[in-house]
Amino acid sequence: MTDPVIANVHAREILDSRGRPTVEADLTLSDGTRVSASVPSGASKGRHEAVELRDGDAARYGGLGVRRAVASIADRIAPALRGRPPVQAEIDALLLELDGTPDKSALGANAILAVSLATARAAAAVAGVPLWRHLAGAGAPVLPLPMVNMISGGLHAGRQLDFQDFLIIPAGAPTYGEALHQCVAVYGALGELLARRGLTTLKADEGGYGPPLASHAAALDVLVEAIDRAGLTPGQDVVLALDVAASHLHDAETGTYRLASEGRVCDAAELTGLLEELVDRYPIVSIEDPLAEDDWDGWAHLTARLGGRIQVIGDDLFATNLARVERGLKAGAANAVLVKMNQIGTISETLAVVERAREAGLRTVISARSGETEDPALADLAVGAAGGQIKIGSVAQSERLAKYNQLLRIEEQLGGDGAFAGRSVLGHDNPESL
Ligand code: 2PG
Ligand code: MG
Repeated sequence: MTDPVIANVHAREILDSRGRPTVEADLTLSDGTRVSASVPSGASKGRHEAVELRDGDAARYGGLGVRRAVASIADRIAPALRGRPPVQAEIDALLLELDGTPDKSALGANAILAVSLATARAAAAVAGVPLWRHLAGAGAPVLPLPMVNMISGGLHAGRQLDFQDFLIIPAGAPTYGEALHQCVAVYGALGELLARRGLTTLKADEGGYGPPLASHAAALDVLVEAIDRAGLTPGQDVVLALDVAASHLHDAETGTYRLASEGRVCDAAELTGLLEELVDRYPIVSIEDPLAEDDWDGWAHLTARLGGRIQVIGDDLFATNLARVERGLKAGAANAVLVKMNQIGTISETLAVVERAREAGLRTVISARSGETEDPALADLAVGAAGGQIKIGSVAQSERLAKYNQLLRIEEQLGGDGAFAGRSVLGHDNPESL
């Protein structure tokens, strides 16, 4: 029997978790196998991300329609892929060639990723294995330690607080299932605490709470209290993480950061000092985007100062772009990479970033976007690429739970708890050192 080839790719416009259009692609193979994939979309986007093609026609979805991206697939991609085997490296190379731009702005990274991810699913189906197993290749799959959003600020919650994400990491949990259980317990305790204080428990974009708290310290205080009320020990069972998303607080003209919740404007060194004070006071083990996306010197300085104590993650800084990761390695900026498939646009390039980070000793956090679909592929990617950590948002809303639940299924398929990353991915084997 000959190996199946791509018979057709069909795309459509669907809606993401914010009710904004995004792309879904159906890929059919010559043996009748049919798979689908859809792509997420961020709100706090970095300047160096691959380009999402949007229609710009204000009469439909305020200009956010993706009919042009759907047309890229129908008119350009589908004809070029027909008759080819679903081999990831070859299909991704062809997609890059068809697009021909450095930022994927011709066909749209949203169109390209939908097809690239559908290709991964098709290849897994041909091999008769789950997606995570296919993505693992010859490597060993690892269930990731989750980093879970509890309180949101920034662009995800009407800028109630300047920092975008206040997260917990269930670092002491022995299994993924128990880690998830602990996050749900803390999330519930936090909701009760906020309600008792008369604060809103309405949810932000990623399902975290978006209460009007007086300061960043107040958010960290209530989080520590919630961990305690859930019967867990802050700093031991559960530790804290921040995503400052500082590019969105940065004023390029003056080079300063505007912290409305702190009532101050500061430069990179002052913001670094402020973050260091928070690390001294709270069990924070990880900070993402502490500074703006092009402040390489500030990042190098901050990493030299805090990198021995905490994980310093580049999100907007790296934009899942290999060239930017290389630059970061030279500059000594960050010690971890946030990995978002749609920042770069193909599965091959995403896996290459994870591989390079691992080889260079940088940790990786496989991350969702604030606008997500029901597609659970992120969970498979995190396990298959052995990323070590995953960031999906809060333990609420089906677009997030689709991924958390997929990890439960994969945990079952893997059997036992041997493959769970646990606290060791944070560089802390000893609970006393957390
Ligand atoms: C981030 C993500 C997810 P967005 O900044 O890390 O929290 O947000 O998808 O809006 O870029
Ligand atoms: Mg971020």
